[in-house]
Formats: sequence, structure tokens, C-alpha cells
Amino acid sequence: MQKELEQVKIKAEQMIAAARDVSELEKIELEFFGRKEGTLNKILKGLKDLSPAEKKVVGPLANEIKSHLQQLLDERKSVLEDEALDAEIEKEKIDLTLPGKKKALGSLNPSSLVQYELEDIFRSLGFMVLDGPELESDYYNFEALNIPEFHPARDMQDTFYIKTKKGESKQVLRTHTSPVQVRAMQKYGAPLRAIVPGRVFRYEALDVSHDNNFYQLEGVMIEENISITNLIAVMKTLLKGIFKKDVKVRLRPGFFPFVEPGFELDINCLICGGRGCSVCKQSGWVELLPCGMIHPNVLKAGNIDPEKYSGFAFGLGLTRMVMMRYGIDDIRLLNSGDLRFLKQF
Ligand code: FA5
Repeated sequence: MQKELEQVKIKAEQMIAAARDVSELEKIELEFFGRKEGTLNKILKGLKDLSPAEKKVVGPLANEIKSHLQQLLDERKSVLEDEALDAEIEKEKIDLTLPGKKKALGSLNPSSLVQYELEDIFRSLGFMVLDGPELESDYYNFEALNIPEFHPARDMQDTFYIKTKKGESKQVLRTHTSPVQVRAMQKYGAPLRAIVPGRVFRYEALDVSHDNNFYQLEGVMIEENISITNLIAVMKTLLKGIFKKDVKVRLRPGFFPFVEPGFELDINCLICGGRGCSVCKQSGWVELLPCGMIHPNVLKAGNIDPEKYSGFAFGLGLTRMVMMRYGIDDIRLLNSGDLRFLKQF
């Protein structure tokens, strides 16, 4: 039995030394120390058949081997655990000298860039920057602007009407930013200086200068004694601020039921230099800035006394201005989401 014990000792020592991880070690522990099937215990069961003299020798030897092996197991276990931890740390190690991963940075759409520049210009002139609903009531989009239900001026703007239930007020996707004129008058009263940049919608056939979803920037200035002179001065400041140079403009009469008199301010096409191209429909001029003196009926709808106050309003075609500013020859690029186009700004 003594010999058997010595052999078990040698075998266990070898196996413990060769174990590659903690789970292998646990298997070895079970194999030798397991209560029922463990090799050592099986041998020790035979102790009872030995003579007292033999027991005296074998008993302590068995205990010695047992605690020796247990110690080896514990030591090996702590070594393997340390190794596993080192390996884990090695895996997670960060090399601080490696170059960083470049984060792709987005850029603002050119419409936003020009919008923010315009906001700065108008803030410096004392204008508020307002917002309004894109889903608008028929009342604010048309009626409050002096365009009653069956007025032919409704045909000037191809409108997306929204289906509503009987009895509910009619709604449209706003065709222009002008409805916010009356909303602002009702909310802030006079005197009033405000601009309203925003998205508008029209049921239009698309071409290089027409989208069905584009941006305008509305402006209103209402005070006592406001005249066309003020209107022209502000329009000049606006154009100079954006184009950073004098651009050729022309002012011609224009009809909008919410202004009287009304004008169309066109700029010389900056895509072709006025020679004629598809953007300006070969005319050399681009419709950019319809404007005029606010109609008394509109002031009344905004609860402002037309006897006391007067004002001007304009509806800048912001998207067209962006095209002129950057020389973009197709309006559809702006809403295309094409990164090759957008990354240029
Ligand atoms: C209006 O929308 C009026 N609300 C403007 C206004 C405001 C007049 C205040 C007087 C006082 P108009 O429909 O012309 O007007 O549109 C204004 C500008 O929006 C045009 O000059 C043009 O630059 C731009 N625009 C019109 N339709 C489109 C389109 N489909 N795509 C891109 N830009 C457009």
C-alpha cells in the first residue's frame, strides 16, 4: 500500500504541474480527493485490513501525501488564476500610442447655413426669430391673409389639403410662411419686428428651380409710419449681408392679396450671370423676394389698428437664395440627402 501511495503521489504531482487551467485542476482534485471515487480515498479504505504496525506507518504517510498534494493543488490554482488574470489584462490593454479612430463629422445643410446667417442679420436689426406650425389651418394660411375661400388667388399656390372630418376646421400643409404674420401680430401686437424661417409645401411639378418642399423666410415690420422706404432699406441690408457684394436687383409690381402695394424683388441670376439658364428659365432674373406693405385687412385680422400702424412684409425664397449664394444649379440636390453634395459645405 505504501508503494501504491507513492505512485499516486507521483502521478498527482505530474498532473497538477501539467494542468493548464483551474477547471482542469478541479477535475484532478476530484479524481484524487473525491469522497467516493477519489483514488486516495479508495486506497485509504484498505487501511482497516492492515496490521497495527503497518497502520502506524501507512496512516501518517497517507495524511502527509494528502496534505502535500492539497498544498500543491492550492499553489497551482493560485498560479493559474494569476495567469488567467494577466491574460485578461493583456487582452484589454490599451495602446495609448495608437492613432485615434476618426469620427465622421456631419455638416449643416446649406439651407441651415444661410438661414442662421439671415437670423444673425435680422437679430442685429432688432427682429425676433419665430416659428409656426407646418400643418396649418386654412384660416391662417389663407383667410386671415385676405384670401377668402373662393378667391382666385388660392390658385397661385398649389396646396396639399388635409382630409378632415365634417365639422373640423380645414387644414393644409402651409404653402408659405405668411400665416405666421397674423399669428405673431395676435401674440405680440404692435410694434413688431419678426422673421420666420421655415419649411413650406406645394403640390408642384419638380424641376431645377421648383421643389414641393422648400424653405422660405418671412419677415414683418410693423410700427407707426413705416413706409416703402423702410422696406427697401431692409431688403438691401438683407441682400448685402448674404451675398457680401452688391447684386443687381429689380423691383416690379406683384400681386399678393395680403399686401398693398405688392412687389416682386428679383435678383440677377448668379448661376449664369444674367445670360439665361435653366434655373432662371432663360430670363436672367430669379424671383426671390416678394414683398409689400401689409394690407389693412391683415393688420385687422392680427388685432392691430391700421389707422395707427403700418408695416411691410416679405417672403424670401430661402431655398432659391441658397442656390444663388452657392451656385447650385438644381434645387433637388438640397433635399436629396446625397452626401457627396452635402459634404461640400
Ligand atoms: C409667397 O409665398 C408669399 N407668401 C410671399 C410674400 C410674403 C409676399 C409677404 C408678400 C408679402 P410666392 O408664392 O411667390 O409668394 O413664393 C415666395 C418665394 O418662394 C418665391 O419668390 C420663390 O423664391 C420661392 N418659391 C416659390 N415656389 C417655389 C418652389 N416650388 N420651389 C422653390 N422655391 C419656391
